[in-house]
Amino acid sequence: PVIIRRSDYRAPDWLVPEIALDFTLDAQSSRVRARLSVTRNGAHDRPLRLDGDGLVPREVLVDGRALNAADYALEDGALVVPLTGEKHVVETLVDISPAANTQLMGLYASGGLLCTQCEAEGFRRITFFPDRPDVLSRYHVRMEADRKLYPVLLANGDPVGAGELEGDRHWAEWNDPFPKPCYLFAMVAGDLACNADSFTTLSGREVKLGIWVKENDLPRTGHAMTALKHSMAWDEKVYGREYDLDVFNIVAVADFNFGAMENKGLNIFNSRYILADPDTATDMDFDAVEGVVAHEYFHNWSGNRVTCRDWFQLSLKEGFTVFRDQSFSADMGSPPVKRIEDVRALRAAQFQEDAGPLAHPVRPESYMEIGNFYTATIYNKGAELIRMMALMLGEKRFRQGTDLYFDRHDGQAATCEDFVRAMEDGGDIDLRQFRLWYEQAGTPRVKALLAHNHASGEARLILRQTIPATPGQPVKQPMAIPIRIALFDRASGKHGGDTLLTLTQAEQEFAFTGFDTPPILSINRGFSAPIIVETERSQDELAFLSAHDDDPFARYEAMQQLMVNTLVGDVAGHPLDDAPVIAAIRDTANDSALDAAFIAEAIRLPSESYLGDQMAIVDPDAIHAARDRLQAKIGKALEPLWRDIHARTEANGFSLSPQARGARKLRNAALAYLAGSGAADADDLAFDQFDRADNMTERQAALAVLSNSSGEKREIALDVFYNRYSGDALVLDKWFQTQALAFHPDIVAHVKELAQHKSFTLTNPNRVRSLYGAFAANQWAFNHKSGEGYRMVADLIIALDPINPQTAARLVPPLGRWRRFDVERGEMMQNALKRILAQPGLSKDVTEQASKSLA
Ligand code: B3K
Ligand code: ZN
Repeated sequence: PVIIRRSDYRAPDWLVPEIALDFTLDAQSSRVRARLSVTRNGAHDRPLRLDGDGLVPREVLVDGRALNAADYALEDGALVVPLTGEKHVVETLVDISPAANTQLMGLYASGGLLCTQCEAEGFRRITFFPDRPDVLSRYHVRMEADRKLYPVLLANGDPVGAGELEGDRHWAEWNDPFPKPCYLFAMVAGDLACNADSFTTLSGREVKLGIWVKENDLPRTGHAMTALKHSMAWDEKVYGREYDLDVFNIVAVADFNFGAMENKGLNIFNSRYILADPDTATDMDFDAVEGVVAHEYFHNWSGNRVTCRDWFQLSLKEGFTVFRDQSFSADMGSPPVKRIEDVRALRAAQFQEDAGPLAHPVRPESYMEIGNFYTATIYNKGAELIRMMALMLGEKRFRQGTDLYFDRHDGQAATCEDFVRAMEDGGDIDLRQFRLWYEQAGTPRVKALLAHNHASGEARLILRQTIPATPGQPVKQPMAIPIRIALFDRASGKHGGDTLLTLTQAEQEFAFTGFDTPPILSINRGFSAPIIVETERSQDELAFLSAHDDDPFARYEAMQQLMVNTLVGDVAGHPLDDAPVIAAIRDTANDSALDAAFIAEAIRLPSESYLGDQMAIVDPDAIHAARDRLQAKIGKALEPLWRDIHARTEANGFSLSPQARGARKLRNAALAYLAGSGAADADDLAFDQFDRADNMTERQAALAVLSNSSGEKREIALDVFYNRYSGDALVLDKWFQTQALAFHPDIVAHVKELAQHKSFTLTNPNRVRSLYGAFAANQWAFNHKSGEGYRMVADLIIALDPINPQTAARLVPPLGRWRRFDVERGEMMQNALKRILAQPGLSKDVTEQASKSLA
């Protein structure tokens, strides 16, 4: 496959200020007529090149005159038309089949609907067009379809006309006044019901809001609508950004490769990020709906009004928009808990990516398939970069920077460099060295040493940074790293203030005075930089911070580190005393000044994969055993506490209040510790919770506990759950996922059986991810020493690739972690990758991921 390089960027040869699209819709065969006004961009004599993927031109007209096949060429699917003048009107006609589109890119059918997904390069599967984000056009769209099958016809922008036609057909026209790149084009036709509402913007514009779903799903759209209105108000207040069209529509579809899509005025969502009610969605699902609705809405400014010049700039819109949705969710709920969750996600996905063969900078230098670059690095590390700039600038100057950015680049296709420059100019800061964060891949490691001089009362903090080599980047330069610290006095349990240090050199020393006794270091507070910090803090010091640190993230982190040390010590055969861990958990759980949601986070054991990340070579079985042992000890040692928490957090009626949600989270944590303790009645308690719960948060958590069990209640609960929800795809996903994440001795056999289950299908990405995505994230199960896990995932990738290459490619990275495991496992993983690569006709998507993973 061809490698696309950032350094090869060249402005488009031809611009397309206007496009008129005319669709005659039908699931089997839809007709697409496109009329493009094109203008030559600069002085050159190159022909017009319109990208196409699988399209056959039935007609090509230039300025109204039909061309013969000899007058144009097809090159790699693209239509090449020689043009003589400066401006022309080029018209094409193609037929496409939505029903045959299993890739879910372009125009496809999903559960009786017709819908589109164009980002990144799906528009070329609909019509011939310069499919690149720096070609911005005004769109006029006409849709015609059967009135019974497709009573609702939606597209971007504002509706400008509709009418009936003979033969039970009808039409609608939409006009989008804002020039946009074709990846933001969208269209939906189907039998949809609408949750209609409205929002009045800051300047008094009335916006009609619509969330369109299948009739049955209408009662589950309330939370998404509330989230949308909160997002609109928040963006006005925090960023001064107002909505700009008269309508804003959201459509939920069941088959979707990604989470959602920010098409101008017509967001299209994976239904899992729209539909929520207490019986079918967990508290986490409610949060995910709120976060994704906000994310897509915020793209209207960070993505649509200001878009990306080329796909190497993807983090310009994604990193910034993730930062915006994270800040929004923090404001809607608990900022500390949100930060903890976000950091956990960053470490689980991005740190692993950054440490492996697929590591790439936030602004990559090259790719084969852009679909593979919607990564945790672009999204989550990208968001951390914006967060660091916001921290260094402070609230007011950061806002000056974003105001300048939006003002300068409104209506343009911009670059990451443009964003950084707007921060510099608007916020008055020098970010020369900071730019390395966009260029250098790999997670920086910062070693912190604290020395104390009794005589002078001086504490000296020595910080050393190293950035590991990553593919194509053997040598790194020191970066500018903002690190928040505080130094605690042991006697008073207090510190003299939070300090923001900026580490700019490979090694740097910072001096602090006024300490009679050696202070205790609280570092990277709030997770101010996306780095790995190594300290030499003792278990006692960590226990101190886990009780006294007033930065909630640092307090959580101290607790986690305490547990990590204990667990890694056990795995390595140097067991530490568990007493400090047990005491810290007890004290935290009993601390009445803390809210329940925070307690639940703080007392939670680190995941097996996070423990693996702390080791030179991951030993999945030893990690699993050590974590099990510690969980059992904590469970037993504090059994009365867990029983008490579990009993007293039982709610009397459902509520979504922060208190009620916190109580559920803590209750589930208590149940897990009770189950871990091996208490004789643990399965009964879990089954009782499962049976009586009036909400999915408690029901699924209880099911998860039972899924780990070898007792008879396991199968009963799984059957009850399946039968109760067999008509609900999103809940069935949970049934698959819970079993794939379980710690059951027969897990591998269970997953194999589930893959043959009548409700399993390769054509729905949510279902594939719920089984195989979850299984591959279950470190202990996936890395079973038989190699069965690797074989199963490789088989799946091979079977899925011809159907949906994008989703298949997303399952490759777990196999690429072979350097992190012992030789035997490593060889089996490499063999799985080689077997995938040997498949004839393998997609570009999987080829890129598998070949890079082997290198
Ligand atoms: N911008 C979309 C990305 C979908 C592209 C998938 N290849 C989702 C989002 O980040 O909002
Ligand atoms: Zn996004």
